[in-house]
Amino acid sequence: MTTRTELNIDIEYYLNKQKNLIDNHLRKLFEASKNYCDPKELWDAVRYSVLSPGKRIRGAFCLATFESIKENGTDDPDFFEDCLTVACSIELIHSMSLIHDDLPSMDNDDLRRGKPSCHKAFSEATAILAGDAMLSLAFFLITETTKKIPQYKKLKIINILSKAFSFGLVPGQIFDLSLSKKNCELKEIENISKLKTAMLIQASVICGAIIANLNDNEKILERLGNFGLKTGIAFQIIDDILDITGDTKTLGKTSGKDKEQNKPTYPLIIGIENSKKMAKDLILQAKSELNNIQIESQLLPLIADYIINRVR
Ligand code: GRG
Repeated sequence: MTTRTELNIDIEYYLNKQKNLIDNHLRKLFEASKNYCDPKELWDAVRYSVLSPGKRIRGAFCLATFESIKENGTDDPDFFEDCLTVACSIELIHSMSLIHDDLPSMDNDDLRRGKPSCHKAFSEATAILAGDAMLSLAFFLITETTKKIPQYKKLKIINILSKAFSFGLVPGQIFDLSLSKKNCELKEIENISKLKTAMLIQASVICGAIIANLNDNEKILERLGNFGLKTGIAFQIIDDILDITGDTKTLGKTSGKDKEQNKPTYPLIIGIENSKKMAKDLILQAKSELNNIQIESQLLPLIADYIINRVR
């Protein structure tokens, strides 16, 4: 049985624990859906991609927000389990975006999470279709396997996630692919980071809050949304820095890719130190959004701080 995670713990320990919960729950969800999972090649590609060792930071944001807000009626462990299912759906959406991002027509990368990218391990057609299956599986799981979330909240969650995907990730990717170093301004990079990265992190935080019964409190949802958006932009800035300072083995993806592709990023435009400062400032602003909210733990600010210090 899954229970609420203890609070006031070391954040790396907490994140590792949430990662294991998400990984195990994904396996359980696949086991429960195995009668639908045909043909084998397609679902092997789906499992290969989503069960590869990602950090699960978006799922953790959803769970941490839920755990930070104990509103009436959500103490039942079934709510935590439902939140875990939504966290898995978010990780499916994120993982499918990585499959498509690695395709030859996009970023063309052979390595992901320390393993051959999906189109290298399988075929390009299977990778495209695995991504398509994962995107719709995410929404299927929310409607089919959650037990306690009322229907209207499921609709709200699906609305938020599909909005982040259609109006965030996909346009962000289009803008990203069309960037050229010559005529790029910082505000374009900021917009792309917001769309392709921050909107899904923002959606993860808001989904956790909705499951925790905060759906009617627009003011708090807005503050949590701002927290997620600012933290998400900082996450992308650190990602850009790690592309320069990190090594392929630690990152699990090819380092130096942005330079190789002549892609403008925060550190390429304003330098590494200014980029670090910008990320730190964003995290401070993000944490200040939480100041007037009754939350029961330091989980969200601690995850935000972890993002600044991450090495992968
Ligand atoms: C439907 C065509 C289509 C796809 C979606 C490809 C795409 C559109 C969007 C790409 C969005 C993208 C790759 C954003 C980058 C975000 C980012 C920083 C990814 C790395 O996230 P981590 O570090 O990765 O959390 P892990 O592996 O730990 O999960």
